[in-house]
Amino acid sequence: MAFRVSISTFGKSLRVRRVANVSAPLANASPFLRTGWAARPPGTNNGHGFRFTPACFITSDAFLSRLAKGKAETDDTHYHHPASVLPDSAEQLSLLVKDPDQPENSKVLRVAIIGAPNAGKSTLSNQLLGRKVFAVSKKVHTTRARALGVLTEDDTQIILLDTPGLTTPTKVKRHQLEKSLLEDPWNTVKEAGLVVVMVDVSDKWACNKLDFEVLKCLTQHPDVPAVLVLNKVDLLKSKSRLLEITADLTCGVVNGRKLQVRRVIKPPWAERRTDREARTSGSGDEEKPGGDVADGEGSEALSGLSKEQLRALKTQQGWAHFKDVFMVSAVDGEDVETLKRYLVVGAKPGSWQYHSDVLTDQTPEEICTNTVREKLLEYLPKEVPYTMTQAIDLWHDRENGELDIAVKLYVKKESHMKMVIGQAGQMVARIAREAGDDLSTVFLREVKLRLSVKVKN
Ligand SMILES: Nc1nc2c(ncn2[C@@H]2O[C@H](COP(=O)(O)OP(=O)(O)O)[C@@H](O)[C@H]2O)c(=O)[nH]1
Ligand SMILES: [Mg+2]
Repeated sequence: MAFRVSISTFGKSLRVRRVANVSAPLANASPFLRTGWAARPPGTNNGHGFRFTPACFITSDAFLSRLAKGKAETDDTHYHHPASVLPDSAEQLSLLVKDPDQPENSKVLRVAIIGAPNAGKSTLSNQLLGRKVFAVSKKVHTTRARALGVLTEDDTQIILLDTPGLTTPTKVKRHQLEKSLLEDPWNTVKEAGLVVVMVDVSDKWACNKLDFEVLKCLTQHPDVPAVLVLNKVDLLKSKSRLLEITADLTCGVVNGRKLQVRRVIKPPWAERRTDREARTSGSGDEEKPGGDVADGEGSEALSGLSKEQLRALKTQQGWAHFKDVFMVSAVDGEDVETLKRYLVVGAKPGSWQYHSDVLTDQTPEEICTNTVREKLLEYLPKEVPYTMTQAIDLWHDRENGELDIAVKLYVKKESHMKMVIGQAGQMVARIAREAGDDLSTVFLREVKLRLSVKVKN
């Protein structure tokens, strides 16, 4: 069984239908049907000049008409190999400042990806770029500084601004985070041509209400167009929930048009379970949205919004000015392709900002440190990686093309050292192997990564 989401029109009704056959033809679908969730095999042409992918999105007529003209057609013959990162810092730096290889009719779009920690922002950026340049993990605050990724295709350059999750002064203090985490996302949005707001639909807290920090950001920059990306749809058992989530997070309005979503009337037992879930959830790493208005002065000072505006935002559930809504699984390349086409179509005439060989503005060393940190976060209890530091001892580009890297990991306690090393050194060996493999795909060469651990108070 699969679900197909169909929109007759934003003004009239929004329906969810259960379709028995995942490859059911779309011929009898409403002319306003945007795309079918698994309605067709990936990449199947619908006969109108553009392809359906399994991603499900609700979008504007203007965008669709541009798509229908063929601009955004997926064409496998124009596959671009993603750029890579030069393993030599100086070379990478000179590439970053190299004059862009400006084509005629160049187009550009700066995209700020914002959202609560763990929404999948870095996963989406990596998938869009075609290489894993940003660290990803289940633990919050994996991304600690903003960085950009550059996607260059034909005459279009998309600059992706991956941000740390929007956070508050209280959380920065609590988690001993860098102060820059507070300012970076705000500045990033200011510089963007499009804001992508990511929401994890598998997170019960995030689904009911937009993150307070996100709302503040959007309110402060109302002139920057924003789209909503509902992520991790693969984890949502009841796909019909997506429509309710969309209605909540958009205040029922998308691109100036009213949505009408009929809520599913739940049987009493289902309601009871939802109550129970709400009471018992919310432990561990989660950061609940909305709870930090008492953060007061910090928030106000940073956002430039008045106390009254902040108070009003606290009760605001969604943002009524999203241009479009996408429902994707960022881990799925096909889903993300749809979003990528959308960004390419949305790029405006303008000069490229980077040479087409640039993939990211991170230094090779930063990528290495972040990759190792990602594995530490993945495999160790959070207090260990949160209190660890790293130092690169050796960085050697061999004549045979291999890259030799040695990293020293400094832990705070003897007990942490034992955990990092693991039984018979298995943990540290695994982290080195997996981080080395990831780095090989970024630097496009064999990477030999060695890790050693030391206690340093
Ligand atoms: N199942 C599933 N997991 C996802 C998806 N997108 C991201 N994740 C996972 O969610 C976690 C947080 O992702 P990350 O990109 O680091 O989130 P960020 O903090 O917003 O940058 C990681 O464990 C990802 O593998 C998705 O579409 N489906
Ligand atoms: Mg991230």
